Amino acid sequence: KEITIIGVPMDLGQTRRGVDMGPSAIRYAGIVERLEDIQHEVQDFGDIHIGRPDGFQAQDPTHNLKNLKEVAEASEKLADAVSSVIAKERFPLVLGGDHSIAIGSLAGIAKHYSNLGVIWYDAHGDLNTAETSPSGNIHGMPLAASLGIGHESLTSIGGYMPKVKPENIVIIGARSLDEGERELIKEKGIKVYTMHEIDRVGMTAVMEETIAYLKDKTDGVHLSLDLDGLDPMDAPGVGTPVLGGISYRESHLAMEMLAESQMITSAEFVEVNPILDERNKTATVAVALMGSLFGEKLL
Ligand code: DIR
Ligand code: MN
Ligand code: MN
Ligand code: MN
Repeated sequence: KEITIIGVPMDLGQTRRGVDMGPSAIRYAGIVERLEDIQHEVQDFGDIHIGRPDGFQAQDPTHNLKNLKEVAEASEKLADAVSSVIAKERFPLVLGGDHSIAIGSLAGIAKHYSNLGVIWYDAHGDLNTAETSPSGNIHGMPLAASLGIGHESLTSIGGYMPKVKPENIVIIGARSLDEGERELIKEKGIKVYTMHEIDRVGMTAVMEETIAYLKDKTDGVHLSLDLDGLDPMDAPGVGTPVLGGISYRESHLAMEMLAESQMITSAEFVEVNPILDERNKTATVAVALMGSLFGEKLL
């Protein structure tokens, strides 16, 4: 593949500083070499510029959307960058940064597809709006925004909405959902594999079903992988760890099955926070998973 890496040093979608260093940590863990070693042609676009909040509206408690202006501006820039990569028929690989960046990624990607599928690998649903969010953190809202639900500054990125249809989404690894997110999942009929289903039927069946569910009805599939989908033992460097997550091995299996399916047309790996990490373990895990996603095999 011809892959373009885009770094997004965004930490304004949540309140733990340090996730802005995620793209550097993933580069230091060797992502470019890893992909080149399996015969991909890799170009590094560099990082999207992230504005700094003025310190006033960041504190503004009235709209329950922290750093809305900066997040929206960065999303527009990222959408343009991602779209230009796809226009060159290259594969966009986006490195976060907190998960609010998915708003921009999807805005740039979805305009190139009429039925984009999305695999949301995450402990959380990221289906909140200002009205339902317990935190006001935009990293808990990107999937809702991409469905066209939420504040107009977030839903209208790229000048169109929605980016994705509810029936083209699969959430994998959920184990922490807020009340409003549960309601939205039921209302829209979104396919969710919680940890219960992963434990019960195993990752093989979950991925077989996911691939079958998306295969015929989509013309491209974006993988949005939040490292907190993994268990904190395997991925400790994340801002909102939740016990009882997907293992490193199960995640490799999932990535290998996606590689075999040849359905993934764009991807992002988010929420790597080196300040909270142990010797860059989480970035190293992210790079290993990207290796599998792009076809790495032992034999
Ligand atoms: C929580 C946490 N549901 C929120 N969300 C996270 O703030 O909306 N998403 N951490 O990845
Ligand atoms: Mn090499
Ligand atoms: Mn997330
Ligand atoms: Mn999460």
